[in-house]
Amino acid sequence: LALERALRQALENQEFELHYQPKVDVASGAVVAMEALLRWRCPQRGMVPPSDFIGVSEEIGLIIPLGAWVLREACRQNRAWQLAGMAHLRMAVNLSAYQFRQKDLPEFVAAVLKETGMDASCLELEVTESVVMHNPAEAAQILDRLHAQGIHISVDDFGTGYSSLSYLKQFRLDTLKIDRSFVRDISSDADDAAIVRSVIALAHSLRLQVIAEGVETEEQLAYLRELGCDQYQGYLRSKPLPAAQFEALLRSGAADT
Ligand code: G
Ligand code: G
Ligand code: MN
Ligand code: NA
Repeated sequence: LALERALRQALENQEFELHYQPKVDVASGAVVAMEALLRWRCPQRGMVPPSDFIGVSEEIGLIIPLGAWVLREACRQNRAWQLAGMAHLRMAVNLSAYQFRQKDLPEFVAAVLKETGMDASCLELEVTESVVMHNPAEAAQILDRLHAQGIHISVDDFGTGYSSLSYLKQFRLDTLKIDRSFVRDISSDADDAAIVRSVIALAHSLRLQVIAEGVETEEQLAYLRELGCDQYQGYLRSKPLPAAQFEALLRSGAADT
């Protein structure tokens, strides 16, 4: 209960912030997008990771206003970077299942894009398999309406959820994000390598892009390059950074080496 009360206060007190992690093109090494990752800077608890408060926020309904804040802030920040003359990159935002079930989600997203002046083609929404599989017919409609605006859709943590491969065909998707549990031992575990190889082949045959999560070593990256993975994300390039540090990373040219 103390946590619930503190969380409700946190939004009012502006204790939330976004960190940003680059998404990198495997072939060129260029930063092509970034993912916004939520953090709670709690005066009592210190920096709290989302795993410790997203679930509770969903239970108490806070995820709707909190998710709205995340989307606005991510779009506002991305537009500010664009207006400051930085490269126009895509900003990825994670969506909770609860947000996805809001009937007016596509209209809400459209309103935020309009309000912040950000182009729909610069927004990416990340949803997990379970989010879309909860009610596939409804999900297909929502994804259609988001996609029709020009928004990029990614499936997060791909391979860990309840996978019915038929949904890959039904849903309007752009990118599969290979969960980092398959990437970790890719160079030593033949099964993991086979899974990653198969997911890449599947994605490409369905004209989807594929990004590997949790890339920490040059060896993992070399394997992914060999397997034809399009993009990667992970500590090898950068951990998620506060806005000022992320901007410095982009400006340093580390963006396109
Ligand atoms: O950033 P890591 O930084 O610890 O994120 C852990 C988990 O929290 C990830 O699965 C990520 O999808 C989720 N997460 C991070 N930011 C957000 C957010 O803004 N909204 C939702 N719903 N989940 C988030
Ligand atoms: O939304 P998603 O489930 O993809 O959240 C990404 C999570 O992965 C965040 O918690 C982020 O901090 C974490 N992460 C990003 N890069 C790496 C990495 O290279 N290694 C590990 N172990 N975690 C990572
Ligand atoms: Mn994500
Ligand atoms: Na993920």
